[in-house]
Amino acid sequence: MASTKLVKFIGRDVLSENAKLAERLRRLYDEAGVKVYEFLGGPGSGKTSVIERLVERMLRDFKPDEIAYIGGDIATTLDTERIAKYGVRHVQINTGGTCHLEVPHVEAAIKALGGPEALRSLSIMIIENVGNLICPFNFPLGAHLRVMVADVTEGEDKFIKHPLSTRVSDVIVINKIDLAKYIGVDLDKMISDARSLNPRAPIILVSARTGEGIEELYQTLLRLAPPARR
Ligand SMILES: Nc1nc2c(ncn2[C@@H]2O[C@H](COP(=O)(O)OP(=O)(O)O)[C@@H](O)[C@H]2O)c(=O)[nH]1
Ligand SMILES: [Mg+2]
Repeated sequence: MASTKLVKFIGRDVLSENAKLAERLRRLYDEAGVKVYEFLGGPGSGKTSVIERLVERMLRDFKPDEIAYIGGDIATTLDTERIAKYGVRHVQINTGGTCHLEVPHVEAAIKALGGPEALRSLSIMIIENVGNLICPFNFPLGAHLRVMVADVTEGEDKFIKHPLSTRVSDVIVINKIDLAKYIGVDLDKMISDARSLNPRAPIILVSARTGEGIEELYQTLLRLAPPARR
């Protein structure tokens, strides 16, 4: 009994401690004048693919060294290698098994990018969290926008099965809409579930494969959290 209570207490403490640290990170971003977009979602939902298309689009408006990418993963540098080819600043964080990023991971990544001073030359910093539809949503990283990426192959009940994750997101992306017709998913149901759980977040249908919806997503990010142009 006692140990069960103790575990619960530690869990709450870690969360509130992280939330406080996240506020500090937000102040750091704001002092540096960089806007931070965090992408969260299950493994394989297309986070990296959506970010690739977005970075391509951002490079029409921003210089490569005004954009940074932090890739969070349990192992490998594969995602960061995909983003690195666009010439933007990048760093991979391997958590070594933890299913989400925490503030110290991001602080270490910022250090690797050149420290808080280096943030001042950035307009946009993108964080890709570890592929997981639960834990990362409980650990804010101070981002201006938290973008949830779900995809049509995950099952049309994805949002109602993950109500907390859906509620805390600022933008909801439904990716892989090019596949919707093959698997017969009820897109209207996905949209209305997401809408009823989170009436404030824009819901954007996207295909990272065809590029559909990427412009709308990009304009939504710019509208909700406009980056300074250097
Ligand atoms: N058909 C299709 N495949 C996609 C789309 N987006 C991503 N994928 C594929 O889904 C797989 C996982 O994508 P990835 O971006 O690595 O997902 P992540 O784990 O969320 O970062 C890869 O094989 C991608 O090519 C899409 O819009 N349509
Ligand atoms: Mg990825």
